[in-house]
Amino acid sequence: MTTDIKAALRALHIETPSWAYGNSGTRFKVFAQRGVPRDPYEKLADAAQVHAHTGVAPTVALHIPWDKVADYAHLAAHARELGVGIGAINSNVFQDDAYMLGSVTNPDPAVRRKALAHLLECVDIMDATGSDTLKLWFSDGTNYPGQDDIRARQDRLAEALSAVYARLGEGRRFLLEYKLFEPAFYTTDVPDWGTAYAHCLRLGPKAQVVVDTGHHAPGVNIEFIVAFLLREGKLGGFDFNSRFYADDDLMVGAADPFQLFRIMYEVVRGGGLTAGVAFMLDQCHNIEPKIPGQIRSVMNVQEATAKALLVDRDALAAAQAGGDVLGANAVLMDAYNTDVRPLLAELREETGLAPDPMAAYAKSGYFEKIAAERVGGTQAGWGA
Ligand code: RM4
Ligand code: MN
Repeated sequence: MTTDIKAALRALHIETPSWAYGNSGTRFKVFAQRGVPRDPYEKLADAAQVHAHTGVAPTVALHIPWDKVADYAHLAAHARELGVGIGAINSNVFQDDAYMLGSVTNPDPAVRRKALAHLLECVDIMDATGSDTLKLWFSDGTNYPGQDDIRARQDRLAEALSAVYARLGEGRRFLLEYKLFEPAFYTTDVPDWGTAYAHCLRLGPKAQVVVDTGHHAPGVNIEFIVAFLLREGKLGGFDFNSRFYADDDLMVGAADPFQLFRIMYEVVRGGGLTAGVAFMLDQCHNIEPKIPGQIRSVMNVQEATAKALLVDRDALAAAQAGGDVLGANAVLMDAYNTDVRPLLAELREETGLAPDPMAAYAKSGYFEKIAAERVGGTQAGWGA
């Protein structure tokens, strides 16, 4: 039993986002922190630290153009030297003046062409870096009733998606991300999992849905969405983060560790602990130090997964079949209430890591080193 759980935990692979290592903030203020990377190479070095101390974060997602470099194959080789690989390529069609009224759904065909060209450039970057996943998030939408034709925007979206789909190479896929609102406040062109699912279903197996846990209305049952998409073979992965209000992008498992457990239970139940489902973090560390923020987040996902794996599935099935409402609930709660930290510490020690990644990082001297070395230049942030 524990051997199986440990094997599953060892195989767990959590991807960290390059942008979490740069400066970030709210629309009111971006606080600069010491030691922050000044280019994508330094971001990868920081991500490698997270992997070095946790052992389960071997890939890093890139965001283009935030991580634009002259030679992507060189960047990928640099990552390999550091002991990590390039994960999902995230497109960015939300920071150019041209996109004020939308990118791929813009009423102006010239803007749509520009946006599509960027998405196709991202496919080229996948080929250059060896990444197998493209993540598409569109800020497209409208602010006022009547502003644009809701239906025509869906047609434009479908057209762009099918052009990207056609360009995907062998073994490549794209993940379509939905988000309830923001920056658009009236309609959003991909506002929910149903819209994303319908577009992906039409396109075929290389198009899947990504669930960003911060992109739902309060009270939405995210684990239901996860169970449904997994059952349909359309769950491509997660953008993990947590929220108290809207898209807060706080550390995953910080606001609601119980929700994270419920999500991971559905993943385990649906056979989703495989390479086919990408467990990515999409967070910003506005006020906390960035590398430890990522380490803590990785540990939170590990803990939720360990608890989900501990659910006594036979006892649960028996209670469910017998209509034993309280018994079934108790089986889940027993797993959730188990302290899995000793198990994870043991697992790390078995693989030659320190039992406490937070303490090991603090002791490593890495922060002091980057704070001293990374002076001058421009710190990485949201502006590319
Ligand atoms: C969006 C979405 C995307 C992320 C950007 C920065 O809200 O979550 O995944 O790339 O933010
Ligand atoms: Mn996201």
